[in-house]
This record gives sequence, C-alpha cells and structure tokens, in this order.
Amino acid sequence: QPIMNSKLSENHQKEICSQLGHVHLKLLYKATVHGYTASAFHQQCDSLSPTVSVGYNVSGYIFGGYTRQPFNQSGQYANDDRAFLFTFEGRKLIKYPVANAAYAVRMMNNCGPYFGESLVLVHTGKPIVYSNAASYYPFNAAQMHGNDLNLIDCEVYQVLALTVTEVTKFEDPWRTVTWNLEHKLELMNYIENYKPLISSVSQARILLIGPVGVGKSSFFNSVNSVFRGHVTNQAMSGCSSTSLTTQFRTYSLKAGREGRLLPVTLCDTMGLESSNDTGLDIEDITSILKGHLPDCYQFNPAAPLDPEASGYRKSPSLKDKIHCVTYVLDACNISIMPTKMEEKLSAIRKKANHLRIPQLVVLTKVDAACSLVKEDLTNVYQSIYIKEIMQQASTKVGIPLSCIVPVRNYTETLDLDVNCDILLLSAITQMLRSADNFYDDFSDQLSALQTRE
Ligand SMILES: Nc1nc2c(ncn2[C@@H]2O[C@H](COP(=O)(O)OP(=O)(O)OP(=O)(O)O)[C@@H](O)[C@H]2O)c(=O)[nH]1
Ligand SMILES: *[C@@H]1O[C@H](CO)[C@@H](O)[C@H](O)[C@H]1NC(C)=O
Ligand SMILES: *[C@@H]1O[C@H](CO)[C@@H](O)[C@H](O)[C@H]1NC(C)=O
Ligand SMILES: *[C@@H]1O[C@H](CO)[C@@H](O)[C@H](O)[C@H]1NC(C)=O
Ligand SMILES: *[C@@H]1O[C@H](CO)[C@@H](O)[C@H](O)[C@H]1NC(C)=O
Ligand SMILES: CC(=O)N[C@H]1CO[C@H](CO)[C@@H](O)[C@@H]1O
Repeated sequence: QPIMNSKLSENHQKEICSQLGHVHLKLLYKATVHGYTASAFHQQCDSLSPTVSVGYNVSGYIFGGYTRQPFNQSGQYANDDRAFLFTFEGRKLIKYPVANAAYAVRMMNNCGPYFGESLVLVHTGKPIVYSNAASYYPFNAAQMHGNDLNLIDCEVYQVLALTVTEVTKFEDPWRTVTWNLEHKLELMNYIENYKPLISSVSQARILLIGPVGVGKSSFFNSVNSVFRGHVTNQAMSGCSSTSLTTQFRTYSLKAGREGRLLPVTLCDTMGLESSNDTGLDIEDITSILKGHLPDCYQFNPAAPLDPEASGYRKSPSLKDKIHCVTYVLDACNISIMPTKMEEKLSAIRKKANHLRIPQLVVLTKVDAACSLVKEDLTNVYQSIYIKEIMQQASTKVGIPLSCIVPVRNYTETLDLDVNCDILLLSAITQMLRSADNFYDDFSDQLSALQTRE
C-alpha cells in the first residue's frame, strides 16, 4: 500500500462528518496515487460503504458526493434517499440532496464515482468531471466547481463509525457520582435497611424485561456478588428447571455469608423476542405485572395463559404485583434494535403506564460499548458516546433520560472494584425509589377511596 496523504483538510473532514453522525473518514482511493482509471477506483472502493467522493480542481474547488450504496460495476442504478452532492464555500459545506433517489448512484465500470447523471468524477477514466446540473441532483455548477471540470485529484473515503478511543470526553461529568468506598457503603446501607412504605409488602418486586443475552443474569449475579462480598453465579435460584422454554423466574438478593434476605426481589421474564409469535406476549406480561403468576411459572408460548392453571393467583395482593418495571438493554447495540422489539417494548410501556407502575432502563455492558469506560468506569458520565447511547435508549423506550442507569457486570478479576459496585448499587437504589413512588401512588388512591366512603 502506497502512503497516501489526504488532500481534504481536517476541518473539511469534520464538516462532512458532522452531517453523518459519529463517524470518521478513511481514505480508500486517491487518483494521484492509484491512477485516474476506472479499474483503480473499483479495485480500491467496490463493495465498501458508505463513501464520500471528493474532487479537486486547480481553482481550488472541493466538491463531490456521499452515498450509502457500495460501488460495483453492474451498470445498474442504486437507490439512496440520503445521497447528496456537496461543495465547500470556505469551510462551510453546501449540500445538494438527491432529488430522485432511485437514480442516486450508477454503478459504471468505466468511470469513477458516478452520481445519477449529474456528477461523475474520473469520467471515462480521465482526470475530468462530467457535470449536468439539470439532472437528478439539482445544483449550481458555478457554485459547486466554478465550471472547472479538470481534476487535480480525486479521493474516495469510506465513512466509518468512530472507534470509541477517538471519542472525546465532556470536561465535567453530566451526572455527579461520588466514586469512593464511603458512598458504596452508604448505598449498601440504604438498600439493606430499605422498607417498602406499605406494611403488607416486605420486598420491592422489580420486573426485569429484556431480550435474551443482554445480561440480565449477569446483572443479578453482579448485584448479589456485591452484597455477598465475592463473585457468585447462583442465578437460577428457586427453580431447578434450566429448560429453554419461557419461564417466569424470581431471584432474591442475599447479603453476607449467612445469606440474609434483602428487601428486593428481581423477577426475570426471559425470552422477550422481537418476532410476534415467539417469546412472551403482551398478555403474559400483563398477568405478571398484576401479580397473577407464581414464581417458576412455565409459559406455553403456543397457548394463552390458563387462569385455571395451578398456582395462578386469581386475586393477587399488593405484594404479588410488580412495583417497578426495569427494561434491560445492551449498550452495544441499542442503535440497531429491531423495530419489532421497539414496538413490543412500547406496548409493555403502555400497559405499565396504565397500571401506574414506574419504569427504568438498565443499560448493560457500558464497558464493551466504550473504551473510555473500559479503561476507567468513572468515565461513564464523561463519555459523550455513552450519553448518546443513553439518549437513544430514552427515545426508543420512551423513558426520560433521568430514568436510564448504566451498569457494568462484576468479574472475578475486579473483586474489589468500588466503582463497578457503585453503579450496580445505584441501579438498585433507583429501583427502590421508583417502587416507593408506586406505593405512594397506591396509598393516595387508597385514601381517596376511603375519603369517598
Ligand atoms: N463486557 C461485559 N459483558 C457483559 C456484561 N454483562 C454481561 N456480559 C456478558 O454478556 C453475556 C450475556 O449475559 P447473560 O447475563 O447471560 O444474559 P441474559 O440476558 O441474562 O441472558 P438470559 O439469562 O439467557 O436471559 C455473557 O457472556 C456475559 O458475560 C457487562 O457489563 N460487560
Ligand atoms: C450492484 O449494485 C446494484 C445497485 O446497488 C445492486 O442492485 C446489485 O445487486 C449490485 N451487484 C453486485 C454484483 O454487487
Ligand atoms: C444485541 O446484543 C445481544 C447480546 O447482548 C444479542 O443477543 C442480540 O442478538 C444483539 N442484537 C443485534 C440486533 O445484533
Ligand atoms: C461478567 O461478564 C464476563 C464476561 O464479560 C463473565 O466472564 C463473567 O462471568 C460475568 N460476571 C458475572 C457475575 O456474571
Ligand atoms: C404482529 O402483530 C401486530 C399487532 O399485533 C400486527 O399488526 C402485525 O401484522 C404482526 N406481524 C406479523 C408478522 O405477524
Ligand atoms: C485548470 C483549469 O481549468 N482551471 C480553471 C478552474 O476554474 C476556474 C473558474 O473558476 C477557471 O478560471 C480556471 O481556468
């Protein structure tokens, strides 16, 4: 590989990237290095995407086009409704969006980047531009390239998601956390001594909902490890079944070597899937929220819940109901959550809202999502990237940012990681505060009823 220096300045690269999100540019093809030939262009660029192609003329114009479609040599048109042509006026990017998306790019084997019939760089394998402002991208030719159609260089860049090491930090954390042992002990103390506001309830009942593999078991194990003082992998407490069928499981948290019960029960629905017919459906979840289901209840995904089934609670009391719903999501792939999963979560949220159950999101694997956080967990509220993910989670689930809590799981090698513990304990603390809101609301309703009588 010859050494290639970008002709596109740092500032111009930034301008382009700011149009495209959290990305950077990687130079694939440079005409003055690889040659002004169609074959050199295709050899360097085919099948890679998205790309930004840039032409330079002697007059100093810098212009080109962006497409998400990978180049090939089939002769076909490629549809891309986000394609655009551009030029620079000083540092400022002028954008000419595609007007006919079906013809955004043409995969010509005898040319370089070919945008509609509007702009072709390295036209017929020569250092020239083909320009037709009347075609699929309306643009002003004088503004774009000053009608100078001779190239002094042409570059094609691939648009890549920013590697997390390149992510910069906020100077100050946007949420303040005291990262020390004292704070950890405070949080533990709060949880251990927590009492639900209603005397008939001895444990806050928290439902964890999330797709398989997001780290629900790890979360439970990790929290339990903090209280046990060592790593535990007990998970399947209560039920002996390890079958893969959908099951409603509950976990109690225990403290110390003697295993004193903590005032929190975490319930796991298992098997939330994005398809319609598999996994839990919305009626099953509603039954859980209302407290109808006994622990270890085995779902039959093919048949609706049977109120005559053994253990079905026909008139559940407050202690059987769910007091807080916690969605558990993987920080690594929030942005590619399937639409079906979004819809399912939204349906659950509506149910929970209707039953006035407070809701949170626990965001797992923040270390895997961001290398700044992997290096040092206390970067979690300084990483711009993590904040962005949290905002995405907030939008996708429809829960305010203040109700999104990031965590990392506990590992053997980090048996005394106070920072990891603080995040885990903060998540539990938030759940208990939410449960308190539920009890408050319940008491209010109750006293309203009594007043009426
Ligand atoms: N890096 C990293 N990996 C994690 C974290 N939490 C969980 N994992 C890994 O993610 C994988 C899935 O975690 P599980 O806890 O088994 O997922 P789950 O959602 O409980 O899956 P089910 O119990 O089958 O519903 C495991 O390999 C964990 O080791 C985390 O905070 N950071
Ligand atoms: C070439 O690109 C066109 C348009 O995007 C696409 O429909 C076609 O499948 C591609 N062909 C190959 C061989 O990649
Ligand atoms: C997201 O990550 C989870 C594991 O955390 C995995 O099971 C799931 O398949 C991933 N989803 C996508 C769309 O990649
Ligand atoms: C946390 O995740 C790691 C892998 O990332 C795994 O080896 C470990 O067992 C998990 N810890 C717990 C407590 O589940
Ligand atoms: C899934 O369910 C929704 C609403 O219940 C319905 O509109 C949609 O058509 C279903 N999709 C499939 C693939 O069955
Ligand atoms: C080499 C060349 O063709 N240069 C032209 C670049 O475009 C300007 C118009 O702005 C012409 O004046 C140059 O001759």
